[in-house]
Amino acid sequence: MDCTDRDGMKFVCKSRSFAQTCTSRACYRFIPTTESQWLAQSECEDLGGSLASIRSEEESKAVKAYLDQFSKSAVWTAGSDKDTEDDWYWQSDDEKVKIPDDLTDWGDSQPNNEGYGEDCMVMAPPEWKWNDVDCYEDHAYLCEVPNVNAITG
Ligand SMILES: [Ca+2]
Ligand SMILES: [Ca+2]
Repeated sequence: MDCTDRDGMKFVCKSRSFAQTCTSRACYRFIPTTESQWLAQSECEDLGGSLASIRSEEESKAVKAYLDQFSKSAVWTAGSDKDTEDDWYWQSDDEKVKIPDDLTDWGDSQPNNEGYGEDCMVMAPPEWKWNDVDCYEDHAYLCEVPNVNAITG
């Protein structure tokens, strides 16, 4: 495995079978298969995690640097306002965490709930800003798993 230390706070590891980037909370892994948000969420759960959430500036920076390397198109995150319009949460089977206003990173004029409604969040190139899209669109996705190697305490 080839791990490169970057900025002292994140690293990118490459091996034959996977690449991921880790922060103190979670490790993120890009999956190029395109599916609906619902299917992407269940695939991430099969990997022992969930769709990605961004809980801090550190995580935002790490994920963007990682996506620059591995993805050329929009990726699903766990972001959703499907329960209440304009009320955005990181949502998985286990967890529903409100996204604080000071951590949002929406693209210009997003979220706009276009067409018949858009209740699921992607991060879109070139700057990986957030956009709400139809949950049944097919996109590649970003999973997160807990960082079990993080030094705690
Ligand atoms: Ca919506
Ligand atoms: Ca939108």
